[in-house]
Amino acid sequence: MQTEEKLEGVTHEETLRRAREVLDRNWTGTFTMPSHELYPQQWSWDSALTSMGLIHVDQGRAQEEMRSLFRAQWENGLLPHIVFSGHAGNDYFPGADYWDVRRNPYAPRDVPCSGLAQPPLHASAVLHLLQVAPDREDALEFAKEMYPKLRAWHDYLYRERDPRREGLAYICHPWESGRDNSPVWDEVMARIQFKRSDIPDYRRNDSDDWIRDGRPSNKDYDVYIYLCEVLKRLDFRDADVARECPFLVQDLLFNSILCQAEQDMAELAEAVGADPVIHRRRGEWTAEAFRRKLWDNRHDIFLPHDLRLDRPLQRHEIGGFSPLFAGIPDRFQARRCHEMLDSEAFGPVGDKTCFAVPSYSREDIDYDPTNYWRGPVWLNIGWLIGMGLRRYGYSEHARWLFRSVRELPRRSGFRERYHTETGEGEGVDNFSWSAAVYLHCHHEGLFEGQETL
Ligand code: 9WN
Repeated sequence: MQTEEKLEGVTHEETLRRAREVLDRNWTGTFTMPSHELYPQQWSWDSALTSMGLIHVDQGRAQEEMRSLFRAQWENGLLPHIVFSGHAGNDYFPGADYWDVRRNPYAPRDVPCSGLAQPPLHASAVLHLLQVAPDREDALEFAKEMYPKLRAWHDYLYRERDPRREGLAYICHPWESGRDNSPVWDEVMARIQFKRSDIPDYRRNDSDDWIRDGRPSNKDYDVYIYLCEVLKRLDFRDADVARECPFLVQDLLFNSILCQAEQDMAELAEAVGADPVIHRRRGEWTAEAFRRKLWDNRHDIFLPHDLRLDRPLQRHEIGGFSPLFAGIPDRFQARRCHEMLDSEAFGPVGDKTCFAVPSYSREDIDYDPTNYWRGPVWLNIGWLIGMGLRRYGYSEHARWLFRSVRELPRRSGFRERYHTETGEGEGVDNFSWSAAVYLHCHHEGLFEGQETL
């Protein structure tokens, strides 16, 4: 499983120093942008990850990161995927004016934001802050402040995003998955028909060639914008979205993160003196729904469910392994997930170097190691699946994943993503969650035993 070549790159200590530098550089005073170049606003799941790294730099900043995000929480509990901030620049498209979320009565009047969600990692982040914060008393006060907001966020997902009451939240836009152009959405994207006149003239903000390279195609972008138009036409009313939106999917990563977040909410509830029972029940409900509905017996893998056509989406991508993170699979399912992760599709090939984990199966013809969520390695996913493997006792394999999380930034810096076979960095540089994941893994001892590599 291990590749034993001599790895090059800066030392671990130097990489840690650079990680802190990236977080300083991207800090705006109230939150951390994912990067100056392409993402000059606050993104929801980026901030959750970033706070888990920031806690090792500055407790106040880690907390402010979360507070700043939740300032944009809607009255119905929705936590928007982007919070716009003037002082961080205004050239992101689609920006606050385009979203025009105030057409929905629950949207905040004074905090510009989007009308979509992103994977709900926030409760897990807040629990982590509580567990490792240097100032425990202050951390407990912060957890008390955050608990009702997190509760409202999760209540929203179970109340509004699960119209069939199955214990699984839907997403209504690929952006909500955090894996925008994953091949897993291709089938649904191809089905969405519209006329050019149905979408406004717009200019992508990633128009420089070096940035667009390896980013979603213009065709994808048109569909993304069309879906935004649909949501705007429906004034982001959840019941109408559930009825009419052509993209309606029970995503694996989103729901796995939700399931783990409910388990973490139970711990948070206990810490702050609230009732943990509802969280345990919902977590188990979601896990059970995975095992019953989202497990595909033919391929022995978890598959997301397309609610529009009421059938699974048959693509093998990293979302398929995310249930490990939340302890969802039974022993048999976990073993099959592990076998797939260890196969030529997702694991090391022969004696070739391969970094973990490719975001999409290398055995599929449209696998592309340089295109965004269609092949490259992302450090947050490496950490998440590594944690899942550890949970099920696949420690050696987990070490291989954490080794990638450790080696890629040492070789190529804190890039947005990395080429699976060469380890070269791709996308923007000084990317916050890559730096935060590195710091987090270091402080959690997940790199232990790798000093000699
Ligand atoms: C759209 C910020 C975000 C991440 C997502 C990633 C990408 C945005 C984009 O960047 O999405 O939300 O412009 O492509 O796919 O996971 O949160 O880093």
